[in-house]
Amino acid sequence: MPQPASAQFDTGSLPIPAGLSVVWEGTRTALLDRAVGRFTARLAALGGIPAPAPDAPGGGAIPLHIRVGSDPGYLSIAAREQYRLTVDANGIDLVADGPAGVLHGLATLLQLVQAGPQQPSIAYARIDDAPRFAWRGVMIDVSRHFMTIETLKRQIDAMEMVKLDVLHLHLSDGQGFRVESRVFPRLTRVASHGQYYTQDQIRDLVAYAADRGIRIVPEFDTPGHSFALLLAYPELASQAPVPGDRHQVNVAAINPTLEESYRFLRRLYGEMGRLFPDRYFHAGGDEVSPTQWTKNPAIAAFMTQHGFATTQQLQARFTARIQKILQDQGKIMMGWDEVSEAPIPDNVVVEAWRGSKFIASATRAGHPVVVSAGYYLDFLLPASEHYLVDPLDPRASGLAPELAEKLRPKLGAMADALKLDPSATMTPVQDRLVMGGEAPLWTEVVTDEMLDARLWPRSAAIAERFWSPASVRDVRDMYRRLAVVQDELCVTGLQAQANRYRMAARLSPGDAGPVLALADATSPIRNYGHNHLVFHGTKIAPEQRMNTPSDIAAPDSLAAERFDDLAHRYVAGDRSVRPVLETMLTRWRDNDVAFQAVSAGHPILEEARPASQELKALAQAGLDALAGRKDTQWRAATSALLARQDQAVAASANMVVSRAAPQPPADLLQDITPGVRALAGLD
Ligand code: TNX
Repeated sequence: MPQPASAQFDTGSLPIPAGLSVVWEGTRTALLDRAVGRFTARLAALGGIPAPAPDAPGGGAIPLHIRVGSDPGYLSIAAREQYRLTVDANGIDLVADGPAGVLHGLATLLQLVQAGPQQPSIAYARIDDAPRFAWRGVMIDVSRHFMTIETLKRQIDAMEMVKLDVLHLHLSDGQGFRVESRVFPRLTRVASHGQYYTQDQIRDLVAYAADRGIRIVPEFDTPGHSFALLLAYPELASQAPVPGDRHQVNVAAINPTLEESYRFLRRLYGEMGRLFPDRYFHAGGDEVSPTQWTKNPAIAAFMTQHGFATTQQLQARFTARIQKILQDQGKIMMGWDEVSEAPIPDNVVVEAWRGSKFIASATRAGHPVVVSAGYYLDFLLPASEHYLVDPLDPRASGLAPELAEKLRPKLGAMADALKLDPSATMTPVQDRLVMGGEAPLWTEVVTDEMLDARLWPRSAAIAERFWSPASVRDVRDMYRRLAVVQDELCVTGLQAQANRYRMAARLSPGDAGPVLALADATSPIRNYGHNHLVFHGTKIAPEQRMNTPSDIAAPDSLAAERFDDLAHRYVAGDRSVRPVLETMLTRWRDNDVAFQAVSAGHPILEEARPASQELKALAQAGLDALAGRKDTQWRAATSALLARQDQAVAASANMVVSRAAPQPPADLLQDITPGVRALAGLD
């Protein structure tokens, strides 16, 4: 994962009792040597063999021939990423046109490693591979919750393993400005709570990513989402910022009519642009609240004077000036899709986020596009939902028109932005403007220790969407491979499982098992339902504790997914899976007794008691079904039990209901529901 463009797997595998030793042909570089060093360490971790000392002579090692050309486009969207990999009885051959191809080939090779009972081996294969899109990113918001450098590096390592190549860092927002500025030191002194990256740390991080073929695209959000910046430099604000104002945190905006704003941003973006060498620079542009501007008499007068009827027109003027500033600094400007609501220079890259219809509208206007609509990881949706969204489909994500209309009284003008456009179409010229996609993770309710498990494994499934042919769409097969990739990531350093254990152990020291077992079979409610304050005028919930079972539960229960797969096989006639099904169900059922015990006297866990009981009931229904129970009374009770779970899922099926509908206890959904329904014959 991601599945190669073309792969043939022959039977057999190549034993590698003493690891591999690289034989170079072509341009060997220090960067490639370091890549091989990482590869060797990961191979040792995955194969269960001791890592050889870096200068060991490699006796008995199997040769890995690497033939690589040099690529002036490395670390740009023009990078040569294709590679060819052959594993057979004679050894391993990797051929690539540039360093990116070598990194990708090594990542693929690691996924062919089989630990084996005696010695590790590598599956025979012939792979010819190249990505579908050049821009394959994830976005991490480090403003709402700060993420340490160490944590970011783990994500970069995981990105390398699944061939993602852009890390978009959302570095400033209402809650904090996160990079040391020497030109404007008040930014971190006043507006970071001491949580920011020094310039040295940024340079180190950029180099770390570059080694792994990953570009860091920085975002410094303006004119909206700039409360932190404006606390430090209030003279640039549209409305005087009041420290601690929970409404302003989200909506405060820079005054676009002041020349001083542009002088300030020229110097700030100049300094930041030198720190982040990538050509692309994200300047934000999302969610400008019109009243921030219209309620300022001087700004209102400016609009009248310039004949601007809408704040979108004023924003377009701002965008055009920022684009010019960035262009003078050698940068290509990116912005969220709001920037495209009035005409702006067509070389501004538009990130389509509110709905995929913006892919069509922005490319029609000639803009290159990066798609994030459909890939929002903070919606806490299962991987399958994102996996089936194609970046070239302008009708793939957004609100159904009927729903948007129904919600217009609540959503106001937002209804139009979110509404799907069923008539949106793309020409081949427009398709070619889509550079790829990004999976954003906004972190209002994601802490540093939660990051690994909120980003992964779902980002691996999305990486496949961005890399593999559009025809790769088998969800069951994706989940089968996703579970393996997740373990490979954790074996090689990701802390997703380790941190979930930590969180469970903190809640239940000495006996984390029952909490983890509950979390393993459940998932958090969706579409911002779990973000308790998101709809209350602020986008961070300082009072919300982020150490509850629903913060530990992952959006995908891979155990429930496996159960569902087995249940369907059972129903289709494969009786061999019955003992495994029984074991799984028995464990879930019996977990409740233990959970009731560990939760006693612990309010956070007590809240989850009904969820644990519901899991028990579902598991019992599954066991009953396996035992052949079919009587009317049982069927009625089981139907009601299943219907309750459907209702819980429906209560956070979209952003609007998740705000209004009563949610299930402890914000938990029961992921074994579909499998139980299949066993019960009620689907
Ligand atoms: C909108 S998505 C935002 C973010 C928030 C997110 C969730 C986007 C471009 N802007 O600032 O984190 O909603 O609350």
